[in-house]
Amino acid sequence: MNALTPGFHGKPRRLTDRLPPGQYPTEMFPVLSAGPTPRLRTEAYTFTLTSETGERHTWDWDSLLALPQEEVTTDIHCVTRWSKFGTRWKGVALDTLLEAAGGAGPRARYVVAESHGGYTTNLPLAEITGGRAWIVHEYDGFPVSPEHGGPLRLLVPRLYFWKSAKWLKGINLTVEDEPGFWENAGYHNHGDPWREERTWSD
Ligand SMILES: Nc1nc2c(c(=O)[nH]1)N[C@H]1C(S)=C(S)[C@@H](COP(=O)(O)O)O[C@H]1N2
Ligand SMILES: [Mo]
Repeated sequence: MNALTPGFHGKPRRLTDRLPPGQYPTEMFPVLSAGPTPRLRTEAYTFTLTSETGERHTWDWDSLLALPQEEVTTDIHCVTRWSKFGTRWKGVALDTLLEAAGGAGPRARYVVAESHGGYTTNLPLAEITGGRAWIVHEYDGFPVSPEHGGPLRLLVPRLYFWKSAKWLKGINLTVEDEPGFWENAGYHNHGDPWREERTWSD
């Protein structure tokens, strides 16, 4: 039987299972930016990982591309309620970057992702390790467009998409949790879409 009208037997189990509460699926890829889109040239691009003791590891564009690359296909969920299934990205796992930098120190428990333009967002270190986060430079087989955070953005698909900082300048490991741009403006500090952690009151 492959002539079923979509919806006739209810929503396909697979789709429902993939959609966090309060979200709707979309084919579109909306752009959500709190400020102007910076135009950043890869020739001048650097990404810096700063340890909780202030030690800095900086990669230029070529050395980022020389690191082991991973292809990631994942669903993404925006707090404004759209979800997009099966987005395809390519980049470097945060695990790889941390390893190259000699690992996180014992006191590091959080990170702050920092963007060109001043946007910041905070995450527990545990949310960006163990194959949960990447810095990505390709979307759907092409360089990430400036509107979507190119040339380099963070991808943390298990949390609401505001945690996936665009135009990523660096990631700072921290001992204390330091709420970022939206977290200071009333968004939830953690932002798990499956728990509907949208705002501080959730
Ligand atoms: N630097 C920066 N990163 C950002 C944002 C931003 O305004 N500036 N918006 C966040 C929000 S709220 C969302 S939903 C996603 C949107 O990514 P998109 O524009 O590629 O859909 O980026 C996140 N990362
Ligand atoms: Mo968002």
